Amino acid sequence: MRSLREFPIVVMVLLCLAGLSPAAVRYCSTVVQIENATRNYIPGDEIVIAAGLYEMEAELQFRNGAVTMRGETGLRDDVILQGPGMNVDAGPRNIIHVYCDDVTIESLTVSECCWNGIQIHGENEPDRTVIRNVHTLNIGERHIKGSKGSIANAVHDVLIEDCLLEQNKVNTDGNYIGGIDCMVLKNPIIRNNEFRNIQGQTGEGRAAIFLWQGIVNPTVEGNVIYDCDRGIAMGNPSYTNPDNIVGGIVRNNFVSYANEINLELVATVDLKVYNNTLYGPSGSSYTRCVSMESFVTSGLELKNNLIHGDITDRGIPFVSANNITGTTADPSWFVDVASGELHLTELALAALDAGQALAEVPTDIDGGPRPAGDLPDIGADEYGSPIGDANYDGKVDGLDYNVWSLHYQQAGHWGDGNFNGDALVDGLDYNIWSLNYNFGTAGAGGQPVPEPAAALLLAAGVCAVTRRRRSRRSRP
Ligand SMILES: [Ca+2]
Ligand SMILES: [Ca+2]
Ligand SMILES: [Ca+2]
Ligand SMILES: [Ca+2]
Repeated sequence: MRSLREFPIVVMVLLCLAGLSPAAVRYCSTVVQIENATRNYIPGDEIVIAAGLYEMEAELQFRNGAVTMRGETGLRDDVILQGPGMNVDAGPRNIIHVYCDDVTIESLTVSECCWNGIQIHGENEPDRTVIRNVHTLNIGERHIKGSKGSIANAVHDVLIEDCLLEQNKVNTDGNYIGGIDCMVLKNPIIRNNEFRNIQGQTGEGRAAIFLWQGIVNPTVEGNVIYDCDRGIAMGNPSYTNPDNIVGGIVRNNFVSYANEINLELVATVDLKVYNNTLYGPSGSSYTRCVSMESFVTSGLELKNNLIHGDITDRGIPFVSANNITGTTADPSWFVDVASGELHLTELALAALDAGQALAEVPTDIDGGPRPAGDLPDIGADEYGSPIGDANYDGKVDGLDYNVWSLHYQQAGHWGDGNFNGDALVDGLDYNIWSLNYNFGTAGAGGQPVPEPAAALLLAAGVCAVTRRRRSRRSRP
């Protein structure tokens, strides 16, 4: 009988014979280690990168199968994979290539290269790429590229979420530049990302989110796009086959200050565009806030969209319901139009409870439930949802409490902690906040509101209310 000590060796031998090895964590703190780990990893491995700035010397290529590459700290700006510059025509011109299934890239920054930040090679049919909590900065062509393989063999289940794609320097190499540009995807999800200032040399860059050619059942939701040349493009006039965009939904997105078009819809089949807020200031961004092209388009529905600007439909038929267009949406309806902060204020009366109930939109851009009140609001934000979220981050936590306490006993708006719409930030608002405490946080469902603070503040709030009533009564 074999001893127990021999057992692990036997397992290892069997795994090796079967072509399998146990997954390993490959810890990297130098460029060479990152390159070697990417080249030599075994399916199931994790590549963990220490905080630091890494000046890349070669393009990273994932070819071996399932792997996760992530920054060690979880903070995406702690690990920076940096090329020679977005305007420098020198290698590495791309930072990361994905050729195989099940690659996850998480919690790191990809920056400063003249072609693509991350390329998903559709010609190799790599399924289930996940790009999460990644910052892409100053990328010369596409921040995330999905190149075209065969439409019959689409890339399945790409997920891009919680990323920041931005540009903070001028591109000097024309307008061939954009955010996410992908083809031949089936069931892609692009959600809760932020895009800032992705612009070509003369303001004619591609969209922040650009899907076309063989896109089936896309979900584009909860994204904030600000000051990019184009916002969301579902298709492009250069490709008008009926397999361009088939099915899918675009919901709960904020898009503002696009130079040309906030939302472009070309040759889509059965696409739903629900509850988006699109703000086009004067210029072509206003007159083409939504721009449609191609009579291949069919089954297009626009509902509950809050649009400051026009829909240029070019005679293309579409179902329209409960949209607000033109100049009806006043800047005062929004928290801060100039910075792309398009959450509603209490002044957006014509948008509040003016939408129609849609089963496809059970939440808003903050993850708050819809409807709040009797009916859904028009646009991506449901005003007052989630309850108690003063800073609009979708979580009800101590940060909102801080906002409330800073404005305690002052006049204020929702963003000041006045959650019940009366004249004052006070204990009643604290009660509302505390009832929804932990919504959207990791502690949801478990953590009670901190008791001592709650008790003290409740007492303070009640006392304050009582005092005010008394003082009112005591007035002559
Ligand atoms: Ca409502
Ligand atoms: Ca909301
Ligand atoms: Ca919050
Ligand atoms: Ca109040």
